Amino acid sequence: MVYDPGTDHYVPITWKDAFELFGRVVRGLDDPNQASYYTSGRLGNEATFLYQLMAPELGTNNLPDCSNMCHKASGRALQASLGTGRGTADLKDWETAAALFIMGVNAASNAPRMLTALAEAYRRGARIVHINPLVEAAANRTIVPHGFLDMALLRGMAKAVLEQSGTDPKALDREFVDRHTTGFVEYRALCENTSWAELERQSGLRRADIVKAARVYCDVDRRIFSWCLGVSQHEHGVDTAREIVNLLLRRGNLGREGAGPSPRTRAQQCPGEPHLRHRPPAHRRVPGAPRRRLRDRSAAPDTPYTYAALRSCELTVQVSTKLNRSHLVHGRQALILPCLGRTEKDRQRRGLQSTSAEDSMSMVHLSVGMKRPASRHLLSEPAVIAGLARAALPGSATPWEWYVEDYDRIRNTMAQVLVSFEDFNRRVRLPLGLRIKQPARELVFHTPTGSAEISTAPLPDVVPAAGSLVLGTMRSHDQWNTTIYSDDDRYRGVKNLRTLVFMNEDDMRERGIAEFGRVDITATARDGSTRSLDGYLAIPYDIPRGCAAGYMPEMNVLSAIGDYSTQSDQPLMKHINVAITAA
Ligand SMILES: Nc1nc2c(c(=O)[nH]1)N[C@H]1C(S)=C(S)[C@@H](COP(=O)(O)OP(=O)(O)OC[C@H]3O[C@@H](n4cnc5c(=O)[nH]c(N)nc54)[C@H](O)[C@@H]3O)O[C@H]1N2
Ligand SMILES: Nc1nc2c(c(=O)[nH]1)N[C@H]1C(S)=C(S)[C@@H](COP(=O)(O)OP(=O)(O)OC[C@H]3O[C@@H](n4cnc5c(=O)[nH]c(N)nc54)[C@H](O)[C@@H]3O)O[C@H]1N2
Ligand SMILES: [Mo]
Repeated sequence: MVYDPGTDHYVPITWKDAFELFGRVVRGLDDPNQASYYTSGRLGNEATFLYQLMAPELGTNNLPDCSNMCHKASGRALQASLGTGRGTADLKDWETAAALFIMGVNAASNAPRMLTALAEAYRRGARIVHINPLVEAAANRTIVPHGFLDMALLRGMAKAVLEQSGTDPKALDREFVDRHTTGFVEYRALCENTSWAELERQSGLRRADIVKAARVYCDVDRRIFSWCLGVSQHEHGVDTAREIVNLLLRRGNLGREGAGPSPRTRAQQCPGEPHLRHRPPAHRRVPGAPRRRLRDRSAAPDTPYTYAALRSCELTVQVSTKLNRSHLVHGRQALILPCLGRTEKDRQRRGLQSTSAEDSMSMVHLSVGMKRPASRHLLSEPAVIAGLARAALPGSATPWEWYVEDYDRIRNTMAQVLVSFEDFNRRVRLPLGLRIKQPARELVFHTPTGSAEISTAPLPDVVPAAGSLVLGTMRSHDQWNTTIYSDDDRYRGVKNLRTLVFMNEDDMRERGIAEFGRVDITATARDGSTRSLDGYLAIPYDIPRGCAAGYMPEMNVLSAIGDYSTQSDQPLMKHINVAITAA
């Protein structure tokens, strides 16, 4: 479909004309960096790889992936600490861990597979500790810090474990620490020098509770820490994830079964930069340059800013499996290019095609769509990309059309250039799939020192000013990111309502807000600018004082474009400073 400014409607267009429109605009750019290609973790590896071929060939490295809003902090932390971009624990480890620490994940709604593993762990007697400001369904025993600084809790646990190591030899694996890590002595001094009073203030927990968590850690010998957005979408997300690794390292929870860091990812399907053997062009971005988008942007922060930026584009192109609201927010020219979904049959010249995807345990699997395509006009995503690429690069030496005939050919090229994808076509067809290499698991650390590096970040002061609340934005049960299936949030007991804010009852009383009363929410950004949402309903909830929570993507209007973590570049979606008043 192409946007028709005359009628303000989308109207049909042939694939040929659509590709030509894209090619014409891209070839006419003053600078290839005026275009940006934004992809999703929902794409198959093959399509993702073709984008990775196309964008650099067009002369730009503006190829972000949506996982930059989930786990950039975790990736950077693990890279700095362990020399790897991903977690080390796999499914087998989850099956044998004796203690599982789950931080900042709504497992019941967002991680069904993790939930199954937790239920199974619970049955075999493993200890499970949830660390979350909201008490949710998956958590029957939750440690409830306020959502300001989990790092303080982790450091408190490290301090308690240290204090215990005087009497309990199990609290520290000195041999592992000496052989495989650097920075332990400095870190120990840092823990000793941080007072319990400060740790309690920053974490919102009492010392006794922190010690209790530390005892669970000490009591068993195989520990996994898993975390998600409650840790990563904060200013200090990198430091916090590194603090998790610090805690794991002191007892050698690495390179052995049943232990290790395990960030919960959105079934990460993109092989990602760290694996690339060839070098894409150096990253440059032209300030204020128009961007071309390839997918939904209502998940991006600062909705009005993002929309204005999109509307200023000369062309927006969205490759989509279904319609979504952001198709209505587009450039002066706009295309919606519908592609086959993963469950649909993808028949190409050399037969039925399969695509591969990575699960959250670093295993890559192949799948074949079995459903009849929704329309005979649909192209597969690789075919769409090939069409776009050919139109923009008529003389390209890349055999775009040849790749589309048989995706094994794409995988053969991936095998040549992606680390750990050697012999991809054969290995991906093994019963368990292809395992992505994880050197840190073998205690090989690609860090500057060659050891696992224990971090020594200062503990920042993040307690909000009096009267101010910290708002975290999150998903409801019946939603997949920007797709809302219903307005219910089953495990938080909400029916038919999304324009709400969860608050502590005392915070509500102090502000004269009635139960289910209407409120106005005003966020203040770092630059002092304000953004607001009016007429939301206040819901009393089991959440610490000073904290509030509500749903994305609606609340993205409160999130200022400039408020991102300097450590991870992630928007601060779990830490928006707000004032909430009765409407
Ligand atoms: N059904 C469903 N599944 C999904 C998704 C979906 O939209 N729907 N999205 C997928 C994607 S892309 C991702 S990235 C993941 C996201 O999975 P989650 O990380 O579970 O996503 P959120 O809904 O943002 O929930 C954040 C959780 O962190 C907690 N939290 C908030 N602030 C803090 C804090 O400061 N400290 C701690 N310890 N906890 C905090 C919240 O209470 C909540 O439990 O889920 C994936 N799975
Ligand atoms: N305030 C706030 N904002 C957030 C977050 C938060 O916690 N709070 N979380 C952030 C996070 S972690 C994430 S991951 C983002 C998610 O933000 P997005 O990734 O933008 O959201 P999705 O709804 O997952 O978008 C997926 C889109 O891809 C389409 N699609 C599905 N399969 C395919 C395919 O095979 N090919 C193509 N081309 N399209 C396909 C779907 O129809 C849908 O429109 O949101 C971020 N935004
Ligand atoms: Mo995500």
